[in-house]
Amino acid sequence: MNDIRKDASAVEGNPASQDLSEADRMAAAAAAARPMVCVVGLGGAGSNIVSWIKEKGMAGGKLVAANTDAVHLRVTRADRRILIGEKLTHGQGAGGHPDVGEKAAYESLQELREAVAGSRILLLCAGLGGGTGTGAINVLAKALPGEGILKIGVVTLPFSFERYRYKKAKKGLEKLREYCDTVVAIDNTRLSKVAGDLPLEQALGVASELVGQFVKGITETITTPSLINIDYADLKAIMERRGLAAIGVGESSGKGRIEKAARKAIDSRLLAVRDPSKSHGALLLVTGGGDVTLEEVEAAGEEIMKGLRPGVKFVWGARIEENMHGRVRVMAVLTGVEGVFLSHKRRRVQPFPL
Ligand SMILES: Nc1nc2c(ncn2[C@@H]2O[C@H](COP(=O)(O)OP(=O)(O)OP(=O)(O)O)[C@@H](O)[C@H]2O)c(=O)[nH]1
Ligand SMILES: [Mg+2]
Repeated sequence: MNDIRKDASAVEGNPASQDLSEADRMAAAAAAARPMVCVVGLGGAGSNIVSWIKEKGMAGGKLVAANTDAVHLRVTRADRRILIGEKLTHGQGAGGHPDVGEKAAYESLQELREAVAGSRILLLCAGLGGGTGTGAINVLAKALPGEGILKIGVVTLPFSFERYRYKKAKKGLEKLREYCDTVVAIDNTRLSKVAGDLPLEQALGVASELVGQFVKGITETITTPSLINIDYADLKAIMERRGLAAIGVGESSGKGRIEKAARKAIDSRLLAVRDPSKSHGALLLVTGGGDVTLEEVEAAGEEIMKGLRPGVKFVWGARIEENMHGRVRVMAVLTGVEGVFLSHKRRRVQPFPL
């Protein structure tokens, strides 16, 4: 701020320079007002999500990947890669043990802290049910200060055929809800129902892409000028201490595309929740090509609001992506929901209406 004032006084009497210095001042103020967003992927799934985002390119925000698995980390793409718990695991992974993932994160906590320093919004990503991601995400969420930092967990829950991982995922999720402001949980089983009957590798790819799209979308809507921006205060109002959140995604094109996409987003919620109408808040992200209109964004908002109680907190953002021409994508996040995933194991794997 001092530097900006100095610049302004140095060019007094020169209108052209004054304009320029005002533009500079605005740019500096806008940059300072934009919170730094950091995305941290932990374990194999978390690292794959970060790699997906890095490959697509993300405007604004920092991408960090941390893993105990040196071989996997080597092929991970990120702005910063951290091999955690090297002394403990010798770069060989946590073998499905969250307590090993936890210890590994403590061993490298200083480095993890440094990597995220200065961020005001943290998006912590992992696939729950394994060792590294489940253990390390909790250590990081717990160790970082709560004041002035919004901590959002974005996690996947195991596929139904990974039954042996449910217990670990359940424990991990329960802890994470305490340490994060909001945990957006995606049940891989429901996701695979939406995506169709895919071989495992492709199903994992779909899961990574979906989480990646959400994380990239939210980061860019905050950090770069968008059709409709989301700011720190907006996100805080929806996400601060909200517990569990469910997300739904819908994409459509042609006539009535926005209504169709919004309905799909509502109907294909990727986490079974007890009563969506009782959510505390909703966040809507609309992405479209240059042809998307503000009226469409508004229509999507109205469609989502239909199912919620009046007066519920609602925040929306919209972005243009040139490769989306003719199509629209709606992502709806309901915060403060009660999940049935963990308490009703059987129901969790049932098909759900689309
Ligand atoms: N979205 C997504 N989910 C994945 C992927 N790979 C695995 N998962 C899910 O995440 C869970 C945890 O797997 P990993 O992330 O590989 O485990 P990890 O955290 O590396 O743990 P360890 O390998 O035991 O150290 C699995 O049970 C899957 O449900 C992926 O590429 N993308
Ligand atoms: Mg692993």
